[in-house]
Amino acid sequence: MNTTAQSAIVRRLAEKHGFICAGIGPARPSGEDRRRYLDWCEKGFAADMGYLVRDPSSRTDPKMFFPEARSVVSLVAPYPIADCTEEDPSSGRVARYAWGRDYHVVIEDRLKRLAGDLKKEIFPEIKICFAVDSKPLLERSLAARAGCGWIGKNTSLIVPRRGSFVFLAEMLTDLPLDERSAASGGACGSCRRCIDHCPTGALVAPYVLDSRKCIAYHTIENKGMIPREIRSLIEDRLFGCDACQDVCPHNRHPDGSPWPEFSPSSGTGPWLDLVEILGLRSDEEFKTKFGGSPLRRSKRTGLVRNACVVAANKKVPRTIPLLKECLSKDVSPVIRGHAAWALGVLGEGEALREARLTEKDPLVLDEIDVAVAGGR
Ligand code: B12
Ligand code: SF4
Ligand code: SF4
Repeated sequence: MNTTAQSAIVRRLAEKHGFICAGIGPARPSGEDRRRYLDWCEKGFAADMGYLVRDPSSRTDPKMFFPEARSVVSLVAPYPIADCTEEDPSSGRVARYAWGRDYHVVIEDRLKRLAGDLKKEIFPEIKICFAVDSKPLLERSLAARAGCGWIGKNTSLIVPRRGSFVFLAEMLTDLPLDERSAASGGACGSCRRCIDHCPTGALVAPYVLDSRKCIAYHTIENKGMIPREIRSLIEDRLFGCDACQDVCPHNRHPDGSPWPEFSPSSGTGPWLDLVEILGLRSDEEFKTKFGGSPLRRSKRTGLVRNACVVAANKKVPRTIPLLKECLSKDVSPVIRGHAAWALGVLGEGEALREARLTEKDPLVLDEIDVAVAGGR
């Protein structure tokens, strides 16, 4: 069978398994991507995501972790575009990508079925390796090079006629396939809505995101304290941030058919009750509730910390007793510190002064002192 026939089978099977695009790109490093990526790392834009800066060579060369690779098939899985249901005043907002089930698991399941079919139809001995977010690959660059779309100034991969609310995945294989040499057309032109609407100025230049300022980074990946100057800018965002995609004109398409596994009814949905989150005192409780959701990434400490910030930003009186409990009882200094900040914003000086008498952790003591002094 020739490479054109094999490529057609790959595309047909990808469509059968629900992927809205299957682009085929080279399993070779791109000098331009490497240059951009190294520059990004050198400037400190990866913040504390040590795994991103550890081994730049393997991230820019798919053959480093799968030496047999001859082709990279980039696959696109759609999640909901439609707006969130009506806001509940005492809830925190969840970014769209996390409304449903954990995409790593969902996409990998479908990739396994796709690979099974491919082996049946082409050759049972072909070697295949999957990646969904978890492998050292520059997924957006690979998808753009494979012709799935183009990179917007908000740094997201934009798929023509669908937009950027999509997940990316890859299938690396030793099967020779026909490559798409150029990325599909499309560009931002003079638009800069994402840059102008980013609440924190994290898009420091077109196509460049500084994670140290990004709300998605702080609410998902940051395991420690959120810088004070970022906290109020988080507004109601409990987990992730969609601001730079919500304003993008390329995201105004009808919803299409997002995968049912990513629909709000399959997971936590767009809003989470802050009282419920602030009441999560054990990792077991957290795992039971969020084990199958992308929210597990932040762990209990990260999510309760975020809930403290949102409770203060939205000024929800119902959360005050829980914030006091977080400050006086939680085992995590990160949670106690953010609870202190939140109680300061909500004018609960008495609770802060009381906690000052027993608190030992220097980080929390500092938060209490700043909060008592009225600082933010
Ligand atoms: C680390 C990471 C983050 C970090 C850093 C994000 C960033 N922009 O770098 C944080 C935590 C902030 C983050 C946030 C989000 N993430 Co994230 N993240 C990743 C991860 C694991 C690595 C990204 C990376 O290597 N960054 C380093 C920079 C330098 O690389 P890059 O952004 O890919 O940029 C390359 C290309 O864009 C290209 N390029 C850059 N500029 C230009 C300019 C031109 C003109 C051209 C042609 C090319 C080009 O060169 C760069 C270097 O090679 C990827 C998965 C993966 N392995 O790729 C998911 C991934 C990028 N994230 C994803 C998602 C869904 C999100 C969020 C939407 C989640 C949310 N709602 O909160 C936000 C979006 C924020 C944003 N505007 O980027 C999806 C993006 C899908 C898409 N449509 O693009 C990915 C691909 C995961 C997946 N498998 O689906 N993420
Ligand atoms: S995800 Fe939010 S904070 Fe990060 S760049 Fe986009 S708009 Fe800015
Ligand atoms: S908002 Fe405008 S500048 Fe930003 S990615 Fe979309 S089209 Fe490009």
